[in-house]
Amino acid sequence: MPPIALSRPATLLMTPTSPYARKCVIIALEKGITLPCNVEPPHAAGSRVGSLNPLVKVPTLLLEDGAAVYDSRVIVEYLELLQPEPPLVPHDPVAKIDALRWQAVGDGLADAMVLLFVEGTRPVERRDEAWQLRQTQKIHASLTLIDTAVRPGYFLVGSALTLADVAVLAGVGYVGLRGAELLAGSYPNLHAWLEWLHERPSVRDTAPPH
Ligand SMILES: N[C@@H](CCC(=O)N[C@@H](CS)C(=O)NCC(=O)O)C(=O)O
Repeated sequence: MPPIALSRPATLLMTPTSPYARKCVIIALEKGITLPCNVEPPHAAGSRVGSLNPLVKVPTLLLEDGAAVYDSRVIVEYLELLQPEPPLVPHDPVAKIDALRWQAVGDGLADAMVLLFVEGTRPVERRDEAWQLRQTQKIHASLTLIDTAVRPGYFLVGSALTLADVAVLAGVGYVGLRGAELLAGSYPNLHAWLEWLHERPSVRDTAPPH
């Protein structure tokens, strides 16, 4: 694997529905980093993702020197290194762990929704109901936790937007895209909080296509 040197981002290989890519794009927008995006589904014919990332996943960040950075958690840290202001990953060590833990919740919520969605695409007789139930429980437990922690006008960690808010809103947004029925009629604080966050152009302009 070629070593990483600090080089400008050339292209973010992504898909518009990927919550992990959305997280990176929002962070770049909030930092004022120019981040050209190219829609490049990893398994599409001609996609460069597989030759750059052995995991064959988006987002993959291609740098000007030809090196690649992945996964989204590493891309976030890379963007933070390139443009430290405003800090989206808190400097204070305790606040940083708090924000990273929220990132784990947001990303994990998206992971569970991806697994549930993929399972639902199999023929009915090949679906594993116990597995689907476990993913659904993870999704509801995460949404319940988030609903108890948020309210409009407040960020999850400290007094400004951080990775915590971005990762959580991206994960919840993906549940809205693939499993809207899981969100409907519940989680009132979460819905109000998302509406408030959607006032920000970075959040509004990256909403997944419906
Ligand atoms: N942990 C990874 C997850 C990335 C991921 O699962 N991306 C999906 C799209 S949302 C993907 O590329 N899937 C293709 C595959 O798994 O082959 C990250 O944070 O970047």
